[in-house]
Amino acid sequence: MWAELAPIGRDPTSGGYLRFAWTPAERAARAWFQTEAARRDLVLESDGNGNDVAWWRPEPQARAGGVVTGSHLDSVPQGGAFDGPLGVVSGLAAIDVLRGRGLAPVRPVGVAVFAEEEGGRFGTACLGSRLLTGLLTPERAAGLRAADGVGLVEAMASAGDEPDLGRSGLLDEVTAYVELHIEQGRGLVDLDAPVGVGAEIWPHGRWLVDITGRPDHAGTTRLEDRSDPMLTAAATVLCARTTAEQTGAVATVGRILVEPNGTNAIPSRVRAWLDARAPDQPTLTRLIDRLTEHTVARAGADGTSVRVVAESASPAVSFAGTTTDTVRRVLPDAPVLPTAAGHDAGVLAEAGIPTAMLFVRNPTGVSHSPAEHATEADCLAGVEALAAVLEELAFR
Ligand code: HGY
Ligand code: MN
Ligand code: MN
Repeated sequence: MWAELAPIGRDPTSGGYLRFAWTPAERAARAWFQTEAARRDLVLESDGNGNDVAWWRPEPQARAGGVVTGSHLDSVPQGGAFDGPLGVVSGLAAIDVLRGRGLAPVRPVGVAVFAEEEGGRFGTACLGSRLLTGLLTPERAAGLRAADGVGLVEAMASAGDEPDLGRSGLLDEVTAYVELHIEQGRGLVDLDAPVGVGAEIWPHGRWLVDITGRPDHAGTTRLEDRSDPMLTAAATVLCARTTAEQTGAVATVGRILVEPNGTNAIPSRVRAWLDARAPDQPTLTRLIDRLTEHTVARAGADGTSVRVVAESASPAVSFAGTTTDTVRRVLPDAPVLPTAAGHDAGVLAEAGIPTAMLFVRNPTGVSHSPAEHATEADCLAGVEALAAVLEELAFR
C-alpha cells in the first residue's frame, strides 16, 4: 500500500508532497483509499464535507458502538510522506492483521479520511472534521477562499464532490476514535519507544496580520516620507519569536504575501500568517495580546495600518477518557506524551467522541518537510499496536 500511495502528489525534485485538498493530487490519493477500501469489501460512506469512512460491519445494518480509526491524506506544501497517510494506511493494515487472525468485529470498525486537515488550501485546520461535528458552521466554511481566489464549494464541486456543508451523521453512534500519526517531535526518540499514546494537544491557532501602507518608489522616496508595511511585518515576526521565548510558547510566520511584490516598489500591503501554540490557553492568549499591542504600536510609528484576524483556533484538548484508558491497558509499555500538533482527533475529542492517539516514532522529529521519516519496523509496530487496540475496542 505504502509503495502505491507514495508517488501520488510527490514533487520529484524535492521529494515533498503537494496534496492540497480538492486538487488532482489529493483526489488521486482519495481514489487510492476508496480502491483499497473496496478491495477489502469495506462499505464506503461519505458526507457533504468531503470526509470518507470505510466500514467493516458485523452485519450490514449494524451501526451502534462504531469504532473508527484513520487520519488525513492532504498535506502542507512540500510536506512529508507520513503526516496523515501513515494513519490511513495503518488503519487498513490493522484490518488486514485482524482478518488474518480470523477475527470478526462485534461492533462496526471504520477507517476514516478527513478532508483538508492541514488547512493548507482554505486556511482553517481540520476543516472536514470541524464541519462534520458542527464545530464550524457551513456559513463560515462557505466563505473560505484559497489563495488563488477559488471558493471552497466551487473547489469541491470542480473536484467531483457534491458539497453539502455542515454537521453530518457520518460518525453518529461512534463510541471511540483512535488516530495513529507519526510523531511530529522527538519525544519517542528520547524515550526510546517505537509507539506512544497521546495525552493532550496544546491550544494553538492561526492569525492573519494584515498590514497596509503606501506604495511608492524604492529609490526616490525619502525614508521619512515612507509608510512601509514591510517594516511593520518584520517587527511583528521578531516580536512573535521574542514573546514566544519569553512566555514558553512557540510562534512561526511561515507565509507572507506582499503586494505588489516588486523589487523596486515599497509595498502597498503585506499579509503575514502567524501560527502560535502554547502549553496552556492563558500563555497563548498572553502571546497574542502582547503581539497585537506591539504590532499596532509599531504600525503607528511606521504610518501603516494593521488588523490582526484570528483565522483558525484550536483549544487545548485532553485525550483522557475511556478510549485512552483502553489504549493504555492494551499498550502498558507505551509512554504517554503531549503534542503541539493539531489533529482531527483533537476535533473529535472536542466534539465529545472518546478519542485516543497513537504516535509512531520519528527518528529526527522533523515534520512538514520532505525529510519526515519513520522506519518500517516502527511503522509495523504501530500497525500491531493499532490492531491490538481495535481488537479490544470492537472485537469483544
Ligand atoms: O499543523 C498542525 O499542527 C498539524 O500538522 N495539522
Ligand atoms: Mn500536519
Ligand atoms: Mn497530520
